Amino acid sequence: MSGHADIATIDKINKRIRLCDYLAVAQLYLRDDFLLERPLETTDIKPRLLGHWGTCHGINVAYANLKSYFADDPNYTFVLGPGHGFPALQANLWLDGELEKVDPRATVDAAGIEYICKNFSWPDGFPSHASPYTPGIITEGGELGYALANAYGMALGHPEKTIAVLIGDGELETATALDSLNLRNLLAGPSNGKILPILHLNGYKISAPTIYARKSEREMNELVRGFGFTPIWIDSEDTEGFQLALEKKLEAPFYILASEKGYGGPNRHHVAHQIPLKNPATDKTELQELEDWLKSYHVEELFDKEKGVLL
Ligand SMILES: Cc1ncc(C[n+]2csc(CCOP(=O)(O)OP(=O)(O)O)c2C)c(N)n1
Repeated sequence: MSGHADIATIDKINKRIRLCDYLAVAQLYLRDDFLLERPLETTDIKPRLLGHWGTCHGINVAYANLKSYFADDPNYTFVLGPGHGFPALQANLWLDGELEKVDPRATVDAAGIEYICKNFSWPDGFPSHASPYTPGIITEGGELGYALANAYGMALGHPEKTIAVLIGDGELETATALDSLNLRNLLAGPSNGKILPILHLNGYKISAPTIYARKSEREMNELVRGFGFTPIWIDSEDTEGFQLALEKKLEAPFYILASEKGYGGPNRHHVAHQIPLKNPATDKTELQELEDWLKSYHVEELFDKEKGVLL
């Protein structure tokens, strides 16, 4: 078995995904009881819920798998298209200590978890989208479509670089993103870095299916091949498959990461885009659903108040 896909590595990747999923939900909802040390109360919930859940799990899957695979490559970079999935991005930046480098309050311990959760989408805190404050940001979140073009720009004149870029399937409906696929013809070659596009095919935009979700697998493969890439399908819940797909080392790969929008949450698909449970601060049934959702990640196996991160 490949070193990238041995049981211990896969277990570590899966735990990282679980911790970042937990932290994404906690950032969206909680103003207290961040590690579920007691039953949730209505006063633990932020009064104004603002952010995006639906895309977060897929971002965490891509981030964790790529981070593990390219752990020893200092020239690896990750570009994220759907910047509205900021709770996921921020969870990863916090976990890697990147956030602490620009904000000393974001320590990789229980105080740091409290800090990022309390201040996510909060007055004078972190915005709900990736912003100029986010470490490594290129374009401020808000307008979809530029991720692939940015990645090709970063690779220009840097053959040593490998740049993975996660593109939303809604994002790929923009003229900018779709036409950026043509950049392969101009910029693939020995004098520029390697681009690994990953289409996050979670099937939905805000509340409607994406065009790409309406295409058959064959149509998708033909589309991708038409732009000169080789399609490689990955199931978001198959970590071993993700690692093996990265190992194929094709000349012009185009990964299609098939996931369920909102996976792991109380509802999925179109209703999962932003805040799946709207009123847990006032509705006791929703509060219980939120607690069950948070508990499903078993954060106690992933983080300890004294020992810190347990990955
Ligand atoms: C150019 C542009 N058009 C519309 C929007 C509004 N918008 C925000 S998120 C979103 C859905 C994005 O879908 P997708 O790229 O598939 O991301 P995901 O489903 O993973 O959240 C849209 C249309 C935007 N941010 N930018």
